[in-house]
Amino acid sequence: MKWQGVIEKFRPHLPLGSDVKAVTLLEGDTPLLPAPRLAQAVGLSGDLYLKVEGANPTGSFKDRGMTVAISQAAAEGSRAIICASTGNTSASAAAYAAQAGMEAYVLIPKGKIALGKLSQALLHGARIVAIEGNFDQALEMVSAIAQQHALTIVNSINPYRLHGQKTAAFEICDTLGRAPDYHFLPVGNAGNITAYWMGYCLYHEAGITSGTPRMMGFQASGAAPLVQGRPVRNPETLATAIRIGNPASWNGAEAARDESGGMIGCVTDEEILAAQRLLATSEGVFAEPASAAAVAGLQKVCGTDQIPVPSVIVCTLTGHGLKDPSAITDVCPEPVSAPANIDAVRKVLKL
Ligand code: AN7
Repeated sequence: MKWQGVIEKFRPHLPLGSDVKAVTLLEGDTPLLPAPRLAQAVGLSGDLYLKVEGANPTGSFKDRGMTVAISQAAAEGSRAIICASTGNTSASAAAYAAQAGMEAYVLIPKGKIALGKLSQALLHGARIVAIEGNFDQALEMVSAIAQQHALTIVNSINPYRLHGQKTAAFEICDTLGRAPDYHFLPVGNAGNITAYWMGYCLYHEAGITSGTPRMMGFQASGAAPLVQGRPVRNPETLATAIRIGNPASWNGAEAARDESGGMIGCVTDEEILAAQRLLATSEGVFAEPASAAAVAGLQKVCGTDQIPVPSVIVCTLTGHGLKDPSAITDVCPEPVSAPANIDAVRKVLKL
């Protein structure tokens, strides 16, 4: 059957009434790409797959949660939604709100969201305020404002978001015909690791899969509250999507880690950029820096020989690289220019 988005595909596993009409951009059904060259490059002998969530309609995994949260909000008669965001949530919320005919209010940390994400929120017509503060402060304000003005919060503290996002775990199991042994992903506000674990457990309890993966979460080392065991007041990383110091789903992330026998570690910005490049050059996949944190984590774990063979490993690439082009142009030299004649071009290309 033609793909109709994650709600129609997984409705029996979602807490939506049968009368709830889907607000959808046909999100989900993203590639699970085998990555043998990346596996080899990081010294992994198992089967590695990339869940390419940048292939969603607004370019990130947030669309899975947003279709469910906004469909429910619309069914409840909500006229406006609000979120705090490091970028991708606001892009997704603004797009789905546009389709639902709702107003979208967005609080972002000033100067700290990638240009691609900001341009999406702008074009979809969100009302945006750039606060002189960080994501954690924005989320606190959103909670207060939402109550005062009866707005629907579409951050991942909205449980419908996590139910939508768990569908990525379903897709992975459906495609592999089993659950992976390890699942790597970046962790910021910690909704996604919580949602994946929920999805894997649900399939296991339903008898669809016989096991669950170890959940391997990675934060940026300048924004690693779950590694340090306490909130970080001034989180810093060039992976602005995960520049978060006090994750809302703290307990969910710890439960996912502990119940699955996994870990939450951290990687430096240098490791993130190197992993982003390795992914792009080895497999031809352009993911944003936050997504590359998971690849850097994989690289780190493989370097210390913790993964037994044979293993099936999935790594979620949460957002598209085009979201944040300046992460590349800020560090790469500009292309050499040449007059428009063949000899000059040949010389530059060293042909
Ligand atoms: C590409 O958009 O929090 O641990 O406000 O955009 O579920 O928060 C984004 C998070 C990873 C972390 N990768 O996921 C927001 C926001 C990308 C992201 C994460 C985000 P969570």
